[in-house]
Amino acid sequence: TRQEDPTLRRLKRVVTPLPAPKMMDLPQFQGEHKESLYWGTYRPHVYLGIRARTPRSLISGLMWIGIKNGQYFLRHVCQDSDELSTYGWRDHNGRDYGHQLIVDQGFSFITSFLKEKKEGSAYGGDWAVRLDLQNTRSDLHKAEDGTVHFFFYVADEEGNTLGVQRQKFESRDATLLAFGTRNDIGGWELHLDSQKHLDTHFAGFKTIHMHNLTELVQGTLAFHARRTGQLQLPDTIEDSSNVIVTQISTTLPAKFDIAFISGTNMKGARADERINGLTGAMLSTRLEEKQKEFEDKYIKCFNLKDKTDSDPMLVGRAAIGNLLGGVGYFYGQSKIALPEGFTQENGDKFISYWPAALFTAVPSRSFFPRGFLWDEGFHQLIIGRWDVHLSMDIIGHWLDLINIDGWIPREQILGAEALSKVPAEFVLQYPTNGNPPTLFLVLRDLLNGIKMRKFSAQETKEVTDFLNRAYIRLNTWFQWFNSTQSGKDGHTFYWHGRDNTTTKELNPKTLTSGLDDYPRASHPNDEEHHLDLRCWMLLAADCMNSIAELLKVEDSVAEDYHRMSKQLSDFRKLNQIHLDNGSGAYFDFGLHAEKVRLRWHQVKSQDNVQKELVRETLETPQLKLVPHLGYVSLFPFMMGIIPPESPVLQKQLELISNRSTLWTDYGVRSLSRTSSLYMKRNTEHDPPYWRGPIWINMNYMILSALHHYSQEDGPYKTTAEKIYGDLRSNLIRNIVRNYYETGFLWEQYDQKNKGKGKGARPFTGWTSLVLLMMAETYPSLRR
Ligand code: 6A9
Repeated sequence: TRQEDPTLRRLKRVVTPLPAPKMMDLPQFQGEHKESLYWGTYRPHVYLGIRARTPRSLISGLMWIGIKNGQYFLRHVCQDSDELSTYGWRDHNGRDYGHQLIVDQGFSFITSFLKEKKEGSAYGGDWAVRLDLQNTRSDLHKAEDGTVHFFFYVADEEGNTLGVQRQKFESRDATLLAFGTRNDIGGWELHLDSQKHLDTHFAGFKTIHMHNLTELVQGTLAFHARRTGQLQLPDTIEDSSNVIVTQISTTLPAKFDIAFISGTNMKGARADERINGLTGAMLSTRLEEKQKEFEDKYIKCFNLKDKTDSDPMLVGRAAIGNLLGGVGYFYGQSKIALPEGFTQENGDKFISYWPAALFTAVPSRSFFPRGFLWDEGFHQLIIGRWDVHLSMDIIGHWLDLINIDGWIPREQILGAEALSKVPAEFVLQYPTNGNPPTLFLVLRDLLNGIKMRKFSAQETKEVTDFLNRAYIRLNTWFQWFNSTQSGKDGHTFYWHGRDNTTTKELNPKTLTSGLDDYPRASHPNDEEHHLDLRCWMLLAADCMNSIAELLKVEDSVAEDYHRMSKQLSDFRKLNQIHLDNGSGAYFDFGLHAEKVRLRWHQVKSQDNVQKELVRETLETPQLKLVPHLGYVSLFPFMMGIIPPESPVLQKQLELISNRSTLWTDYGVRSLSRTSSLYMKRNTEHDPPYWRGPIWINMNYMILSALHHYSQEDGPYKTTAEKIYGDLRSNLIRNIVRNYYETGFLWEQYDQKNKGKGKGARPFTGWTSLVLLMMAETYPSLRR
């Protein structure tokens, strides 16, 4: 690799942070705010895991042994294959309190989390975990003697040596399990307290591979069991152990508390007092208070009094609980793909992004326990209403990931633990790939919050400061889209990077749009115009224009935003490019052939013959509107661009409410039944994803627009109102029913098959928007 190589220079830019003041350096994110968010359940990929918001933290977590068909399995990382009946936070305030229900085969338990700062605590305070175990079946664990085994570990990512001392002090009931010292919090201790006798054992390990803890404990248990016949940790520790695992074995029912206290090496540490406060009766009282507080805030915040009956209420609560309980802190470096044909001297095909922290919600704790850019905008619509400071902290982290070119990697795989959950082919991020700028939906909410005086004076100041600092970052982000995703004609856009050489895909995917296999022009080229991107650009331009107004920016860039938001919302122009007068629907434009199909072909490679699915195009592709009716068609409607009095609006309402196109009893389909690619596989291995099933983020946007048009005067007001009511109750009913039947919220819902949940579960990312549907809270549409 030579210095002067222009490709190399471009690459260096890709991994260069935007040289602007960091969001997270804002005063509002320092001091008490930062300390109050130090410890938390920030390891969403494990059933219960606690860490601090620091790159190399003391981490802790829970494992237990589950039995299936007479075989033992160690539960730790959230895995679909564990087949738990349910798990997830029922309550969680995103800060210092949570209540999770876990139901395994034959028994269930509650994990409660509580954090507090008391006199004597070090930075970030102390915390406690309570485990409350119940029998759910009488034949439980008959294979054995009815004993259940739990494992609670602490591990120091900095590698500091930990001590283990199973000693009961005279002055207190709790047992000291482990202790250590760190720079951030000084001395710390972990204590166990229970009314009932618990059988405890331990093991200590020295390792830096935190993503292998399951294997470590499993291996040790198996090894020891072979030698002694006992399912027990060996009560030994390796030299300089930085991981201590405590095994807690008991019969059901049982209840025990684990208390973590910091600053124990300081004068006036009041350790006994703090342990007592975080265990037993005192902990019970605190948890009850916190639960009440959560309930009250939940009802008030989402306006739920008299809104819905009790079943949906509980589901809404589980939705926000798990969304907040699923917020994670990640630290590491994204891997950025090198251009075709390039490799580093060491053979790597990637270059590393700068080491960065991300505080973010996650779409799914088992399948996708990491940050996704466009998912996050939807998550923040909910979190922003719950706790605006928490939300700004999360958005701030995301905006600090922007590089000098204005790009933000779409999927954030930071650190070894996150990496261990991702198949190799999905790891690399491409600096040419975008993803919808949904964060503008939230920013617009913040702006409106200021305009409508929803915030206190202090909050107004903080939100304004936040937007002020964000402005340059958002501006660069916007310019990235505006320059790299623009189309041939003025003010047109398309998602760049679709594969126009593939012969295997029925319709080349558009992962960047977030709608993956949603059908677009069959033959990608630079003459495409993507309707959804055009609408996202309008949202972004409009929002930038409003921020510029609020901040009183009056330069030429601000004028550009003003002009651009006018141009992109120009109804006539939109219709010229995207409206199909025949059907009254909006479509993408591009080089397209409807007559395509996948056929088996024989391919000879050297000495063997293989069969392969290959695409055949049976007509000459032409530049035209791409007649696939579905979510993309509804974007102008979702964004409120269509004037309320226009017959075009009537047409959209017809398409939405028509059963032979988009309407089902469970929500609006992603793709119309009339589309030639409806429910078609894209390749041999790619089943239909955005080609029929019901997705909740888009349904929420559709519902928002229906709500909007049911408020605006016009000839279609009552029609909009009727459809709004029907769609809202269909969505809520189906999501709630599925939750009660399966124990989970799902990634998608089947448009047939009784609206059954499909894909990843639990999916408490944007499916949690069901709560805002119950609350009838929608993002303000422009206009
Ligand atoms: C696969 C496989 C254990 C796909 O919710 C996250 C994203 C959305 O942003 C996108 O719009 N999901 C949607 O079409 C999931 C993407 C998962 C990609 C990585 C790894 C792991 O299997």
